[in-house]
Amino acid sequence: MSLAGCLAALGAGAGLVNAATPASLRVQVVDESGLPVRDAVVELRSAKPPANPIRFPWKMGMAQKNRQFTPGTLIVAKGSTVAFPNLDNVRHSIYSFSKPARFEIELYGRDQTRTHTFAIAGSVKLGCNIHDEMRGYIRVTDTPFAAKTDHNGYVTMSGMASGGANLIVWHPQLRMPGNESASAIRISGGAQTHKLKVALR
Ligand SMILES: [Cu+2]
Repeated sequence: MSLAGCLAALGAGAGLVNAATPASLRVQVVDESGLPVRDAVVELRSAKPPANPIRFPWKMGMAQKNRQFTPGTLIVAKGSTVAFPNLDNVRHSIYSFSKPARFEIELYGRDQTRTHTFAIAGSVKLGCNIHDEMRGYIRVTDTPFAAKTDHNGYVTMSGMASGGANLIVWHPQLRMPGNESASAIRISGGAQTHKLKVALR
């Protein structure tokens, strides 16, 4: 994984370092002109693997609706089974040539659902054989600290352990190998804020 030269940490360590204060991390992802980047995946990885099975509060599902994958980007824990309900009147298929999950699901129609289990961490790009413009992205992650930026480019995470960690940003248009960039950060007790500048295609 390459270190992002374009990655700038702004303010670090607002507030007092106190063992009683749970660690929290707020990250804003912006593009080269400083505009917020939405639907970027931000992951925090520490050397210690997570103790418990990873559970995210959102549904492990991606619908096909109005000839689009919805949501267009979905974060799932490694090993998750994702449901792909077709809510359109037309039939859709699903294919992926991405290394962590090469698969194909044949055409299926309205109100039918297919599933796929994502066993390997990484990024998976989905398409439909009938509708070339349909794109969906599954980010399969092995850390519980993963979230998608909101329309202002922000994610907030809390409850991570103190110490060194890797902050990773992924976006389908990010101009880096694997469409992701990584930087080393240090988590301390209390609230931290980072601003990450990325170059998009
Ligand atoms: Cu389709």
